[in-house]
Amino acid sequence: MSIDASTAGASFHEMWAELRPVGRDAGSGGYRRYAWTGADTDCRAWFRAQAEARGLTYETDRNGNQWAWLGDPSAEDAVVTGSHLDSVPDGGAFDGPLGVVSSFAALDELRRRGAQFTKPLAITNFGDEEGARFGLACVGSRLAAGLLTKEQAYALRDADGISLPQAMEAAGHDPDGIGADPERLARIAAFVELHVEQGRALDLSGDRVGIASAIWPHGRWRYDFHGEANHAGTTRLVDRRDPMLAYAETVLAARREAELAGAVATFGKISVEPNGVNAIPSLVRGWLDARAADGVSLDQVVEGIRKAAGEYADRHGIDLAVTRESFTPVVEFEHALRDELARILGKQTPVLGTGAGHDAGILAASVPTAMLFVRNPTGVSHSPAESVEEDDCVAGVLALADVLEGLACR
Ligand code: HGY
Ligand code: MN
Ligand code: MN
Repeated sequence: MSIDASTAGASFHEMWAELRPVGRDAGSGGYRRYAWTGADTDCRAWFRAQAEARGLTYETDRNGNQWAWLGDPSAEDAVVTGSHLDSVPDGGAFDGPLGVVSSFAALDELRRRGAQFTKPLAITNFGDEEGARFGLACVGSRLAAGLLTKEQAYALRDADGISLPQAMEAAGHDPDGIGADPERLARIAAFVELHVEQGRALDLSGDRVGIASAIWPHGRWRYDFHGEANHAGTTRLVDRRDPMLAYAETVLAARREAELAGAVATFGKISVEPNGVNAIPSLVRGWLDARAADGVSLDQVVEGIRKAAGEYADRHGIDLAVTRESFTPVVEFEHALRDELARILGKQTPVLGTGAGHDAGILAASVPTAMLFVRNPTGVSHSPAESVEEDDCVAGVLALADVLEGLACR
């Protein structure tokens, strides 16, 4: 790093302070920035204001992703950086926003250096990365990459029954044009996403910044356990068809199968009908998130859980339906671009894999893509407790500036 860190830090911290209160719940201290809600609209307004304050050409693409261009948006060979601004329920401040804020701060830094751009540069905010509202992660990038069709997107609904197109329309985005955007993606020479690390590899190795190698294959499955509603006080245990029992045993099976396969499996969301303290449920719906280092292990864990759930359901007289809601195969980031990042940042920069999904993983199918991770001292993420040291934020900005200079200024 050849530059004055305090300048990059000032630019970063000014933006960070402005964005920090947006969508933050006073009670939990976590973020509730769900796609196409008021908090999301406020984040989008912030992004647009940052673009315009820097004289960048602002646009929203057909899928609602935001772009801020330095140079001609229609030219070939663009270098693109960015991440997302939405959050999981009560998410941390850094997952997503660190990448977007660092992108603007890196551009400020490059301008300060007097960098001469030979390629167009764009900063992006991809819409609905977390899938907290409509259940499917990376909707903006999936649509652009043609991995989610307009018909499939139109079928997505939130917990209140509001469809994705209705939500888009209510937030002022015309949903009619959503769908694959191959011309836009074809103009991208490289996409680099900076992200908070969601683990402790960098903390353990003592490095501030790392380069991504791969993203584990992962997916989401909905388990519907249908039983029979009845009175909690008067129904004999032997007469019950209680779906909660089959669900509870399935949660334990998920843990067991994940341990056997060296994978991870989580039931983190549940809905119960009728959801009464004194009623045996008629339906327990649980969502399984499962991830593994390779496809074979993931198949093993997912099949193991499904088989166990079927046995428990039979035992308790429950009808079980399992629906795969999303799946992302293993992503190996492009080796040539990864090597280029290592050349720019130094061969000693650690290279690490992750079990977390990212827009970069979705775009990797169509665009040369790479990621930078910034140290997370506790490894905690998807929680208000997520944190990054201030010096590490600045180190991330400087690393990203070096990478963008290497890719877009030669
Ligand atoms: O769930 C994920 O892996 C990501 O943070 N969207
Ligand atoms: Mn996340
Ligand atoms: Mn993220």
